[in-house]
Amino acid sequence: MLLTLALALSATASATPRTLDQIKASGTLKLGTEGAFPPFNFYQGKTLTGFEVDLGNALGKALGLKVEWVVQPFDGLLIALNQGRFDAVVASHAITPERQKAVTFLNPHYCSTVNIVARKGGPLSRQALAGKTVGTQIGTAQIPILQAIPGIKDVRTFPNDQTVLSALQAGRVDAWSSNGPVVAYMLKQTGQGGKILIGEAISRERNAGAVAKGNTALQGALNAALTRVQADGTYAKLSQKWFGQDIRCQ
Ligand code: LYS
Repeated sequence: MLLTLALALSATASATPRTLDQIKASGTLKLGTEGAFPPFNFYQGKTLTGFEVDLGNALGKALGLKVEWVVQPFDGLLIALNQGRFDAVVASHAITPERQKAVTFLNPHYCSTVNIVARKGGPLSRQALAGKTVGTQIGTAQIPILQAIPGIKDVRTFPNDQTVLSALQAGRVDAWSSNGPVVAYMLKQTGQGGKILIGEAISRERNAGAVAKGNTALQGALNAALTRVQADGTYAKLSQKWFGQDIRCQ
């Protein structure tokens, strides 16, 4: 009976997003991410790293907080955020009207395109996708955009971009769609540049972190921290380190 009560209480506690005051009192900011989206958030060996990991750590530092990362698959991140598993998510979410109904977005921390990618000779434009199969990650903003392409044969979803790239290499899909900087990084890492090409952009995204729906005090603090690191040169340094250019939204 007591055990049941304790379990119920801990379930309730973990189901409530923390307020800014609670986070400050604890001294630790919990950030959620995917850990499979290089070079934004990924593992190098056992170490979680990437532009968004560096940036998240810088935001914590600007607020005088330690940062603890919670890593889980992309498609469950926004639900986990609203359940209070972590205080904010930093995982390359495009700001979309649908997601805005579910969570409270921060100001965007970068802008990027989503592109069509194919093996040399394969479909590299919207038009060329007629009758073709495209693979993309489950839970992403590009799925409805791909589905709306006239004549497209099939939009297949995969757990992450690594599995889509493998499917493309093996010819199980004709094309792949993901954020341009991610594709560029992965092709370079796997030595596929030249064999696999980056084609047309099908969307332009404003990518942002988010807090649980309505957690506006935390949103304000994180936005202020982002403005600060973008003004003091921290952001520019990190962007140069990972991309060789400044990827902030203009
Ligand atoms: N930026 C896209 C989106 O918001 C893709 C993110 C994928 C992260 N692994 O859906």
